[in-house]
Order: sequence, then structure tokens, then C-alpha cells
Amino acid sequence: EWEAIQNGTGHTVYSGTVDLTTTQSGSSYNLTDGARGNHRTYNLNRGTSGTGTLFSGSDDVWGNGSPSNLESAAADAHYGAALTWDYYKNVHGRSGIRGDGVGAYSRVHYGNNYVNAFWSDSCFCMTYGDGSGNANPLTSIDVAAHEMTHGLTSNTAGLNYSGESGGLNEATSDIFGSTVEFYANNSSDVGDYLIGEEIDINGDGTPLRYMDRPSKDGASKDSWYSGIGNIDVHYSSGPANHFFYLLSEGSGTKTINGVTYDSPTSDGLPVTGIGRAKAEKIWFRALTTKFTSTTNYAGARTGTLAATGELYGTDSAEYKAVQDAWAGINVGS
Ligand code: ASN
Ligand code: ZN
Ligand code: CA
Repeated sequence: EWEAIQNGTGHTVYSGTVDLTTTQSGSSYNLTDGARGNHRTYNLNRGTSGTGTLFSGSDDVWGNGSPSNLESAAADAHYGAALTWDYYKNVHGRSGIRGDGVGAYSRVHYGNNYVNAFWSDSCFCMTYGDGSGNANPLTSIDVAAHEMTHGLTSNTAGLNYSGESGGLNEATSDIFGSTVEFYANNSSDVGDYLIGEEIDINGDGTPLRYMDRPSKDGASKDSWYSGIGNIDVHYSSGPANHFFYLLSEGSGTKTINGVTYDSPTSDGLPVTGIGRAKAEKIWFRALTTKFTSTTNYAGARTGTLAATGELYGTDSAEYKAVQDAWAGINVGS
């Protein structure tokens, strides 16, 4: 049977109507992205095991925007994976999670009312629940990029998922979850320094996490302290998320895409941001060439400074900003 790469249309839950790269196989279409390592999107149909069935159909239009149509969340997941692929390829020159041009796969509709999403190294795949009442699938751009980035971290620094390295692992997923969302430039799901603002995980419309002031979620920490390695990695990520916000945008108040941020520093000294485009280069270079499985906050400071020195020089404004941003979350001085 002959196959061809096609340009399909997705009517997503969170990102409006988007282009999807699909495959035509004879007279049917399926969610295989032949332009991105054959990344595929599968339907678990509320089951919790196996691969499920590859989304396929007689036309190349996917979903209707409502979560009750099982193709809608599939369109989000397929789109999020494509964006994340394109981001790593076009911004960082990396082809796929392992850098080998091979795609992963996504499974949507995991379980019933399942309020989470996760990456698994063993299947080299991402899995998404449908959320409370199966009405809020966890398939927004930032969540998709967050989960896919866990795969990237596993295949580069390998940051252990506990202690301070676990917090840095989680922060890496939030950082690139945010940068991919900005990269998408989608008018329905605009870029921000919030994580999970689309999926209503708290039931009151508030995001899951805030990078400008992580403590706004009631559990994450704004700054490093001795012992932060003992808390949940989704909370010990806070200082590193905060570091990335400070380095990108600077301390104080700022409105971006309609969201107002107010980012404090632990030392009370101001930080001048260098812009997200430079900050993401620094974090990626540190992640892929400096961090190891046991990197802690002090090591992340050293690693990002080394990366910054290589990219911009040690006498640069960028180098000073990295120093200031770490000082702003109580790491080094
Ligand atoms: N969604 C969570 C995460 O990516 C799942 C987990 O806790 N492993 O961190
Ligand atoms: Zn995570
Ligand atoms: Ca977001």
C-alpha cells in the first residue's frame, strides 16, 4: 500500500484550528507525522495499558474542538508534539528527543477522569489523561512540551528524579514547556510563564504553576534553601523556574501577552533580564553539555555560567545577568 505525507486539519481543544502533518495510507488517513520522525498519536480509549489504536479515519480532519469528540485531544497532542519537535530542531538544532531524528509517540484518553500526563522512558512515549469529568484533557501545548522534555532530559543530563536534581529535572520541563508555548505563537493558547493555565486542573481556572513567583501555587518555593531537596520535585523546581523567569524578563512587574507578572528576588536586588531567546540557549546548553544526573542547584549555577561564558563571554552582560538571577533565588552570590 502506498503512503504519502499529508497536511491535515486539527480542531483542537485548546489551540483552535491548526495544521497537522499526517499520513495517507491508501484511502485512509492517520496521525503519523512523516515530517517529524514518524511521531504517532494513539487512542487508549480510556484504557490504561498497551499502545492503543493509531488514530485513523476516512478524512484528514481531526476533532471538532470538544473533548467529547475523541479526535479533539488527539489533535492537541499531535500538534504539541510537532511544535516541540520543531522548537528543538529550529531553536536548538536538535533532531528529536534523542537527537537521532526518530519520533516518539503519544497516547491520549488514558483511563477515566485521569488528571495527569506523563513521559515514560520505557515506551519512549507520552501519555495524557482526560482530566476531571473527562472534560479537560491534559493536552495543552505547555503540558505536551513539558512531558516530551522529560524524554530529552533523560537522554541528555539524565537528572535523577529526586532531591535537588529532581527539582532541576522538573524545572527543565516547565522552562521548555513555556518556551515552546511562546514559540507556537498560537492565538488561542498564547505564550506565558504559567504552566497548565489551559487545563483547569484546580477547577477554578488558575494555573498549575507560576514561574515569576512560584509560591503563588501555595506549595512551590521561590528560592533555594538547604533542605529543598526533601520536598516534592514539582515544588523544588520553583527556584529554577524563578531563575529562568528572572534571567529572561528581569525582576519586578511586567505584562506580556496580557498576563502581568511580579517577580521578587530573595536578596532584594534587581535583575535585568536578557530576553527569553538568550535564556533558553543558556539553559539548553547547560542541560545538554554541563548538567549530569547528580547536578544540584549549586551545580546548575556553575553549569549555566560555563554555558554562558561559552556563548557570550565571561565579561558579558549575559554573564552578569546569570550571576544576578542565581543570587536572586539565593544560590551563590
Ligand atoms: N505530570 C507529571 C510530570 O510530568 C507526572 C509525574 O509526576 N511524573 O512531572
Ligand atoms: Zn514533569
Ligand atoms: Ca502556559
